[in-house]
Amino acid sequence: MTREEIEKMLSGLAELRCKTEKEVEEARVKLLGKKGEITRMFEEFRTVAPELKKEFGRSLNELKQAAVAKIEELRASAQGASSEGKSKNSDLTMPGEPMPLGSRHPVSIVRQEIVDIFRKFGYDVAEGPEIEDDYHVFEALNFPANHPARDMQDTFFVSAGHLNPLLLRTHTSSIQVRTMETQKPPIRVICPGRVFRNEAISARAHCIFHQVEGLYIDENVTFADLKQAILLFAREMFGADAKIRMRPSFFPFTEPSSEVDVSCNICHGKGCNICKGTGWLEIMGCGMVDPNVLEASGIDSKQYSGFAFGMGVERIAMLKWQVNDLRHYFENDLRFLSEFSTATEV
Ligand code: 2U9
Repeated sequence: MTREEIEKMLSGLAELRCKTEKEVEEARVKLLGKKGEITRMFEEFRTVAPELKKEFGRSLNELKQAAVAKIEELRASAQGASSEGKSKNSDLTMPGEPMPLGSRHPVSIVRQEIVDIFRKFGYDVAEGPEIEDDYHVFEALNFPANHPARDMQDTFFVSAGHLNPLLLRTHTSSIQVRTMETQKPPIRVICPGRVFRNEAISARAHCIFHQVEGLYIDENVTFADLKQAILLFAREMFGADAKIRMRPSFFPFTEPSSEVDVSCNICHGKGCNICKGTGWLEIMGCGMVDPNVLEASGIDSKQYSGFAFGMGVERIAMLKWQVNDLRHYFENDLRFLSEFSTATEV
């Protein structure tokens, strides 16, 4: 064994090429196998003169390490080439792997349905911040100073003890207030959004839910216009034969105010356990915008009048699909969520 022989082997390694795993294995045996060239050189090491042993020992070890690394590198690239070859040969006419489609959340489906109905009637969509101030949620909406909704028991405050504290909006009416501040009548706006109330969670209540509210302001808007808008909405949402009835109510921001019921779409007015035998289901509240509310946002209540309404999206979804526990909408159980067939729309 000579120095030249070791160097020749090293440069030979750099030139070594293999196409297949079989060729790599043959190269490994030729170099490192029992009768391989490098193995033979290690055997010859015994005959090297003692003064040269150190130098030859280091060179031989470097040669062996370089050969092992080269074989590994060749094996990896031969394996990659063979799997590429397989995919090149695969049948491109085979049908693709099925990919399960997700589904829209039922609350999102219903919110969109409500918004689309009012957009068809000519309403614009407006949104606003979830963290609001006392002025836009209560003050501008004619809530008296001692109203219970302004209490810590009913509202989540972000910063209390302030003149105009920050809080999580308890209704989306603050969006309409902001719209009135920046737009002149005629105003036709529909406001979907998430609201927050400090309530114990039960089958009928949750501390987070979704509302859609609407506002219509122009000259000569009357209660008859309100009634017609809601009747047309009910027919679109619950079917062409839907009827509505109105019961007097009270809200600080509307006068007169009313609760709205729709004829039960399960028993068609005969009485069932969904409508508790009454033939009617409560769907929303509404009323004529209180003149104080118009004036607070700079709209002349002598020239303009308007109506407003508000509904809980989860409540409408419960009625539409006869879900008797609101909590299902918040638990994200896929067995529940995948029940909603309109869900394949993207
Ligand atoms: C402005 C003026 C008036 C919005 C209205 C209701 C009646 C109502 C409830 C339904 C169920 C809330 O989700 S719920 O708990 N809403 O009954 N909301 S009138 O009135 C407005 C809003 C904004 C400037």
